[in-house]
Amino acid sequence: ATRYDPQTAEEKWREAWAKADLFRAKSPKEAGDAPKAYVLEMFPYPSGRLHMGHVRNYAMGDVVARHRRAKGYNVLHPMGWDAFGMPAENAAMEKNVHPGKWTYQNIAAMKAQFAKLGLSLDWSREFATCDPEYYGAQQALFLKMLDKGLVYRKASKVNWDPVDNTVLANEQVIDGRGWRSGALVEQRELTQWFFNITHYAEDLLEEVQKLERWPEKVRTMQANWIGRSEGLQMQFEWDGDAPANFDTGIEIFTTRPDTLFGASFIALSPDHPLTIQLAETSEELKAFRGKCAQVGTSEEAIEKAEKLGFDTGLTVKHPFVDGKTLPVWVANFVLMGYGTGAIFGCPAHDQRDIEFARKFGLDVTPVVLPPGAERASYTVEDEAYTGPGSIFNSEFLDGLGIEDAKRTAIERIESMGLGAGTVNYRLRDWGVSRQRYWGCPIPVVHCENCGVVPVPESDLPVRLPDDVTFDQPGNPLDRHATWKHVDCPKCGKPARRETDTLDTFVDSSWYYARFASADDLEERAYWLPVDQYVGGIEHAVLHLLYSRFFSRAMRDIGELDLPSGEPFAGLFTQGMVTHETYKSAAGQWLQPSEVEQEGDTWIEKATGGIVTPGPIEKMSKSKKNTVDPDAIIAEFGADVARWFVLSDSPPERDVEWTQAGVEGAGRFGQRLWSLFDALGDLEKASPAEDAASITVRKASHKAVAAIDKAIEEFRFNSAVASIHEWVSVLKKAESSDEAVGARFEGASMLARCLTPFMPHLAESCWERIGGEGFVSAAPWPVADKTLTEDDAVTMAVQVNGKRRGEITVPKGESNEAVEAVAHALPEVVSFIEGKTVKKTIVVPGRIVNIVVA
Ligand code: ANZ
Ligand code: ZN
Repeated sequence: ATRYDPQTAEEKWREAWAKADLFRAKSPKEAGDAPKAYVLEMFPYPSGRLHMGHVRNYAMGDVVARHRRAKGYNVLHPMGWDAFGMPAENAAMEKNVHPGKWTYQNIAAMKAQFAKLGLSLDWSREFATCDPEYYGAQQALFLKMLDKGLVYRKASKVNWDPVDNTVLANEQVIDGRGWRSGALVEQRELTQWFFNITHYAEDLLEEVQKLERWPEKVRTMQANWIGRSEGLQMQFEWDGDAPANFDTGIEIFTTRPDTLFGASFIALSPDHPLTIQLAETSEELKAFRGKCAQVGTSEEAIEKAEKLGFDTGLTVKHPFVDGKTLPVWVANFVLMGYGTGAIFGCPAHDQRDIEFARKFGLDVTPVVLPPGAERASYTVEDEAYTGPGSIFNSEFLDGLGIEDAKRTAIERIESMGLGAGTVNYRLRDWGVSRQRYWGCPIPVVHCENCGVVPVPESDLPVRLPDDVTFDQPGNPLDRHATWKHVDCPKCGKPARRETDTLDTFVDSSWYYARFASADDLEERAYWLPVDQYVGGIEHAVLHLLYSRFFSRAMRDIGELDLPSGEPFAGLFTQGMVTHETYKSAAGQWLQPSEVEQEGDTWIEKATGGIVTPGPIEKMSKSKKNTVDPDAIIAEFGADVARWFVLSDSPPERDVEWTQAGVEGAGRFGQRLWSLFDALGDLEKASPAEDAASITVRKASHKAVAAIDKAIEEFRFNSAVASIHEWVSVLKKAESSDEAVGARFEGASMLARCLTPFMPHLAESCWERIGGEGFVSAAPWPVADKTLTEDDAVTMAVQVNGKRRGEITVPKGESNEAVEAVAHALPEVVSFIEGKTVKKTIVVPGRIVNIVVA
């Protein structure tokens, strides 16, 4: 017997695979009749090191890719790098290294790590999104979209850091302060670029419901993000003189027209055109607007901010109640970007409104009566009631349920000519301007004569300049001495390049199409949609929504022949890799390897100090509970790492890393090898027909069917469990001489079923039993139906309706024969002895009921 040495074997196989170019996707022509399968994992950000989460993600995708390949599909399984972004600029600032150099070094380091995992990747299609060819193609897409009206510019609020004098992304605002400077963030208005994602709102919502091979949870998250709401857009007419330019009144949007009788004020956004107009003649209002601007621009920041209000002194008429008027306020919680930027407040049934009303002494009239509440005594104090109920205090709406009341109120407003029912989406257009260096330059020029002028296609890519500095905050492109000074492509006069770059989410919104083909639309059409996409749940909304937008936009500018517009037919979101955490008495995180258990307590090995075990958490550097894949691969081999992350938990759940588990996986690898190693010394034989052989054969064929199904259904842990069972059967059979042929057959099937999980070991095993070529290129084994189907059935036996035992009989046995076996069952005999059997009912394959008197 020999030991399997992963260190030498793994390298040998990887080199052989590469030499044979085994994993290159075939062109549609080469593929012939083979169906295609596009398997894709979310491509990594080149941070510099692989972590265990990557290993799990890519191992899962590789199982699918290898399985499909074995089943005769023409598989595309590509890899690349999501390479633009802030960390490279941070490295430039902190370590004084060029973002490009830092990024490409990281890519090289990670690619070497990737190579060791034995993934069946087609590297011929590799690219990084920071390659000028890639971002140049992206610029061409941008210009086509601009042409189609899918990209536009508008003034919009940004988070402004007044100390660093720079725009911040929402993620860079922490508790209202700039992450770097710590300064209180302000809102500023800048002209920014937007993708018109709302153009597809309805379609994005409708189609996401139809993605049956997406997790329900992700579909729901997308639907909520798009946030369709039906409501009413209506005018409140002035009570008294109308301010200039607003003759017809104030237009509001509401989703609760059923609560109109509870309205007690109107609130305008600080950025509403009327507010801005009134501020021109009111210093006080001007100052108020300034105050409102001193919070971040995220919805969350605004939601959390203290309620601020300003009474304009204007009033409007209630549409239903003669003589009733409502005051018009400006309120900081009303956003300009949603609905009409104005609302009616109904404090009893909206939490923001009640806080506002209590602070400023406005009326609170409940109009929805909760089930079981007393009409006469019901009041609302500080907490709005937003649940179900029946309408009251509301004249013609009284007694109606909420939905009926909404409909009735909308009809009434429509008949009065004051408004109409509308649909509103929470989804906002996607602001993509970033005042950063390490991103895709927006390919336009600003000319005083001609306005925004696209860079001619022949001048693409607009390349990033290399000579930039990071010694001060702000955008290096903007302060570069020469880069932005160009002649207008239209009139030739001196003009200015756009210095904003694109949000890095743009780069990852179409890379799947680029993998399919750089420019051949037929190849793109052949490969898309991605059949199986695998990645983290953290991308449930933005990345997946932006990608769904981009595939539609590319379709509509003629860059993608994809009628459904859906880029990912199947999506799987994998769980994380977790590990124990420990904290020293001094409150420092310790690596699990630095502690040991002594009785009921844990101590720090180095100091003997008492250690507190923390929760089992996602591996992270800050908690010191990471495990370096390189170290694991060096000790156990890549197959063991792959096996472990796939084995213990369902793929959608977290898997806990344990030393014992990895060691167990290592031992199992050796056990597998020993099976093949033992056979390798024997003469090859065909399976025999004796009982021992049949038992082995049945186990093998059943295992093949089970593993096949488990992989199809993304239950890799079940597949692993089946392999364990199967190996036990094959091991047991080693003691019988008769079963050699069945063992050979089983081993040949096992090597092929093992390939998606432990591809290197599978090759060595295949080679040891004289398999032909690479097992990585071998077809999936076919399970013989006559061996997978059980030929015996187990049936329950009842006496007078009570279960007394069970019998196992051959399938298709006659009723008389089944009756005879049931009557002879010892547990039954004691109940029927000395009695008269009146009749026996046999339900074939299920149950025997004996009726005695
Ligand atoms: C009156 C009302 C009464 C409302 C009530 C709610 C409860 P969703 O469902 O998310 O679409 N609203 C409308 N435009 C707004 C804006 N620009 N900024 C802040 N709030 C705005 O939210 C719609 C509700 O949010 C609308 O319905 C409106 O308040 C408010 F008992 O109108 B409601
Ligand atoms: Zn010009």
